[in-house]
Amino acid sequence: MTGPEPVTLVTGSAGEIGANLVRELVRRGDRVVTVDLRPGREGSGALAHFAGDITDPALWNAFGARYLPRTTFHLAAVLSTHAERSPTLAHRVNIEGTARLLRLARDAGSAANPARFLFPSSIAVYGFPSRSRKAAAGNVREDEHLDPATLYGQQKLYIERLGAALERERPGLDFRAVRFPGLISCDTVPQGGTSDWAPELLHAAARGEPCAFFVRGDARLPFCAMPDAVRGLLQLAGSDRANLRRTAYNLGGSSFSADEVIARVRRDFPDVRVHRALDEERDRIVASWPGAVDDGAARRDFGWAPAHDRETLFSRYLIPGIRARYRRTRDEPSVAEVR
Ligand code: AKB
Repeated sequence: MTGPEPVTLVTGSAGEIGANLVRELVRRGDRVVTVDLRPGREGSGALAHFAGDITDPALWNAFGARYLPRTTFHLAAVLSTHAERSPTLAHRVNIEGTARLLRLARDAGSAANPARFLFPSSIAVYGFPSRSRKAAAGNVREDEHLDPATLYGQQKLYIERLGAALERERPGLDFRAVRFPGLISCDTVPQGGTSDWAPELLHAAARGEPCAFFVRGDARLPFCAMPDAVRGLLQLAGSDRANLRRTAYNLGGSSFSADEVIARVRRDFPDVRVHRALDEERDRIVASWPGAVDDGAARRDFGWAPAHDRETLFSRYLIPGIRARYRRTRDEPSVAEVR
């Protein structure tokens, strides 16, 4: 073959969404190249893995010498709690790193055949000044309450707008974003997020460990099962551009308060030990995010339909999956650790 090989690029491939997404892309027959700070996983099916920092130009020079990112899933990010605590790092990764990848993708595309760029945005783009305003808002639509309280939410919103602007400026880029709710997986625990309280509790319960619970009992967020989230991202990636009426789409989830999650986890793990360890900063972040979102646009435009509702999320996915997962292995790091 002459010139760089067209591939599907996945950054943050070793993270929560990445590991699931790569498996699915490989299963579909995509030629996948992965990038992550961590080493590649044996048997992942990826053509190649680049271990390193997405802000390192040398990494992209080495990548560009061999590959052309025809589709990019840019999952590498500094999540919300981590971003608030390390703003310089968050700017470097979430803004500078992403802007570089957007340009790389645009250069890989053409007017006739634009390169697709899938960006995982977040409910963090929304912002409520008070718990009462949040409670009154109901299911939030894409164009409402776009006043993010966190640096992370501001960065997500800025990249949504930058992607759309770069696409308008010069042909070559086809930019699409989903705004994920809190994600919950039976296999992995996220790191550095603020919606982590639910997955941390569930995994601690399954491991028989105590959980330091950092939000108030009435803290409410929407949560989506990881397989549904990956399916939604792939549906958006695969849809015909003519059907897409927005740049960024809400993906919905089942809305749970913290106390409701504790009660639901207790049904299957009655011995779960929850230590209330309120973290005011993280609780305030949750209070600024919507308790529920309206995902009607995603349902209409690209057929988004999560397989799980609030009961089957636990009974068919999380509980059986997590029991199997901890039967298989007991050597993961402590999930009760607050990062
Ligand atoms: C986080 O908590 O930072 C993420 C998110 C909601 O974007 N899970």
